[in-house]
Amino acid sequence: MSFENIILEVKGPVATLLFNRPKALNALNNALFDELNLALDQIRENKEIRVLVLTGAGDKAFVAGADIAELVKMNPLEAKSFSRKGQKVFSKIEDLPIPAIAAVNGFALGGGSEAAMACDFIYASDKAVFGLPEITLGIIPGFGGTQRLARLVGANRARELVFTGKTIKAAEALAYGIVNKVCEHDTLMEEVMKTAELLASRGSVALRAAKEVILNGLKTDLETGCRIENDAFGLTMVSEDAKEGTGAFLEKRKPVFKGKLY
Ligand code: CO8
Repeated sequence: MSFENIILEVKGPVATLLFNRPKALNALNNALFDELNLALDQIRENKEIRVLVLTGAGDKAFVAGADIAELVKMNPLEAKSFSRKGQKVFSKIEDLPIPAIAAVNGFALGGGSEAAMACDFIYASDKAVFGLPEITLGIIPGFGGTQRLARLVGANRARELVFTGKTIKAAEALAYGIVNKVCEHDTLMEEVMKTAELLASRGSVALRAAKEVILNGLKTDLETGCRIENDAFGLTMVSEDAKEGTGAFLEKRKPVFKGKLY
């Protein structure tokens, strides 16, 4: 299926999803969320896809936030339901069984930072700008940003960014721990693809378990998290991927993972 507001490209094991409204700096509207929702279902169902990369079309923006022109036309109930829709779609990214990398190629403001933070980690161009400027519009982040940012950088830094609405450049986002790596603008996608290919070469049973364990562990206390890890460890240990990985080590060869549990 082809989309209008996003582009989904699948090359081998890596799917790339582009936010595609460059004239509006890829701002998020209702139609875009509906398409993103469908695309995420397709990605989840396609067992050949092992890594997802999210980026923005054009040279200027990842996503400059929710579409303000659409937002102003909503009544409070419609706006609340739009916020919930965005939260659910971003949670769908977070809950994918495969890793998602945000390749932030420019402005990632409001809903843009919120989309990036729903990914497993973020690589950013040295031209990227992050921030939750909603307060400057008289509103607050509504696509999970208050929650994800506080979990990512701690409550005090999140409070400062959300209360002031100030934007930060890639280097500061790196220092905050929002971004994993800052790349030269022109090499961003190359760097992201290198990491995506590396992840795709790992055993997908273990990768999936690792993602789930970290995500679910963060929702609970340490002891419960360790038990979640323990159960998943037992499961990965019986997998065919584990036999291949450990066997290959002992035979001094490179493992060839098939992503098989049994
Ligand atoms: N929504 C709609 N259109 C936008 C948006 C946006 N968020 N951002 C940029 N555009 C449009 C501009 O209107 C402009 O359109 P046109 O050419 O037709 O005038 C075009 O994109 C290019 O933008 P600029 O001319 O402004 O480009 P600049 O390089 O001068 O500035 C900025 C770039 C700094 C990124 C600037 O565009 C900007 O400040 N954008 C808005 C950033 C922002 O405030 N984002 C937060 C939005 S609110 C949000 O995300 C809330 C999420 C939770 C909602 C919950 C639902 C209820």
